[in-house]
Amino acid sequence: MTRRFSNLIGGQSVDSPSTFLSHNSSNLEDVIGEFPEATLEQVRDACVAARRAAEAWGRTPAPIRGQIIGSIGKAIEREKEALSRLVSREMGKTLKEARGDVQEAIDTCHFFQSEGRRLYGQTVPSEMHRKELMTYRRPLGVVGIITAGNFPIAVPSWKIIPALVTGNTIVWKPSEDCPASSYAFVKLMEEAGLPEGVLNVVFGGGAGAAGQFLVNMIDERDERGRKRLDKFAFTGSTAVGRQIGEIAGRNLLHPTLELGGKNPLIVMADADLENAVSGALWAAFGTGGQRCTSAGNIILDAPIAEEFTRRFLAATQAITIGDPLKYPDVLYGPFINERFFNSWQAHYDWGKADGATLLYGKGRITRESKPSGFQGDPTAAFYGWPTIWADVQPGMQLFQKEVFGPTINLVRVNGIDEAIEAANSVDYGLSSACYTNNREWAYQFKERIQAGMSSINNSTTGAEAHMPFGGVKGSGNGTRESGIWVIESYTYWHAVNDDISGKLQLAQMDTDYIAPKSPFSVAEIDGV
Ligand code: UN1
Repeated sequence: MTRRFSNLIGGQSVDSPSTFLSHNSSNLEDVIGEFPEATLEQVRDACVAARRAAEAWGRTPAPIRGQIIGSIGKAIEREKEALSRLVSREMGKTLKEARGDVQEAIDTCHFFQSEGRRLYGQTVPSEMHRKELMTYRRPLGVVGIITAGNFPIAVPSWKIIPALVTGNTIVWKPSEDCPASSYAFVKLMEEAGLPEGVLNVVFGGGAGAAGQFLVNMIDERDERGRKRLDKFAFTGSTAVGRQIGEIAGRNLLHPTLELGGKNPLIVMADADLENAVSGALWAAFGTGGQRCTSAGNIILDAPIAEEFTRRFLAATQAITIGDPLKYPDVLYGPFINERFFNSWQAHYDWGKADGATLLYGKGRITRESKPSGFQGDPTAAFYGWPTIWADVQPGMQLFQKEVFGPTINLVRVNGIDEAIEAANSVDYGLSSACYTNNREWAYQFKERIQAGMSSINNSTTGAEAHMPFGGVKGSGNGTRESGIWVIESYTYWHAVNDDISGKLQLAQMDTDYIAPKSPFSVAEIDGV
């Protein structure tokens, strides 16, 4: 019997007239659950429930909100193993990586639990007597959230946890690709004691109608003329991000947009090649390339280009692939689903049209066409060959467009200036990496690379949970998630003047400014 799941609106389980299924990514016959397709009315009801809960939650003392965040962290910690298995089954990443996905949410809870005891404002001296100035962080109100399926626990936690600790209420539309993992996460948050209506969850699949309904709520007002949503946070494609940004712009709402990437990994002539090859292999093929921080272009300094290519090709040929729950040692598993596979496969046409050299890889892994490291039955799911393109140039589509799968381009340059120029010539700027032990080159890279995140002698992936996460150019709108920086996105500054003088004191006018005396000349002392 397939288990049926419900939306969660105002603390109630709410079913929808139509449903969609979530599958095991590694075995499409294994159905994990049946999920509702939330209707427009249900999405609106969720916004109403969140609005109703906003006043009391916003006024709950921040340390108490922080304590609930701490309890969420403990609940996830207790269920870490089971939740990681579910993520691995539903998303298709390895258990080791799924544990990392879950750990990132635990780390986020630990960080923000104590942030509930800070959320500092300032006391500021006034220019007048008997008057005090101070600043407070205030919650924005109701936050709409849409997240992607590749990190079903970590990435939602980057939004939900800081939004909650700062006193906002939420309507979340999780990815249709991993709804069961999201549901489990929600249940652990509920267990921690969140009041009804503080976190509302609406599911939607297929054409993503529920997501579109939620985005459209940015444009809607309630019967009292109030906005339905005060904030929107989205992780996903640049195309959808632009659409959200446009709607948000005309409503004077500042969204958080974490979008695509085409991340460069530079290997300089002096690099430790063994370290660079293992970092590049992980950046390109870890999670089957389905991270927004995965490497897209490996930029090789001419003197090591051939040797690196030889070693990287050999390492790629040795990659193991398969169902990660059956074969725990595989580097990567299947695509999340057919949709991800199809959009990845299209890049083979770009490569041909671009005239790049296909060094390794043959599209979908089948019984007849599989790399030697493949384990199990390739027809149970959608698996892709690790794919390497050589002779790729900055103008090519392959170089410019995000692929989101196990594909990497090799690009040859001469020296650090050309390397940085190539790295900066994509329209994205999320993550980046440079392998070198030359302090000057590392410094040049750090100072001139156009990216929100950079690693020196490490892969493009693996941002830690308390550093600012986000990009420049097409990778977002400049907002940052995680650490202290994300707090700006979920609060506004409230400047308060408290006048106890008992009379009207006018700023800039009724102030005791002291006039300077007649000018003093040093030259007079010197007698010149
Ligand atoms: C993503 O792919 O959207 O830095 C997030 C990393 C992970 C998060 C990736 N900590 O690779």
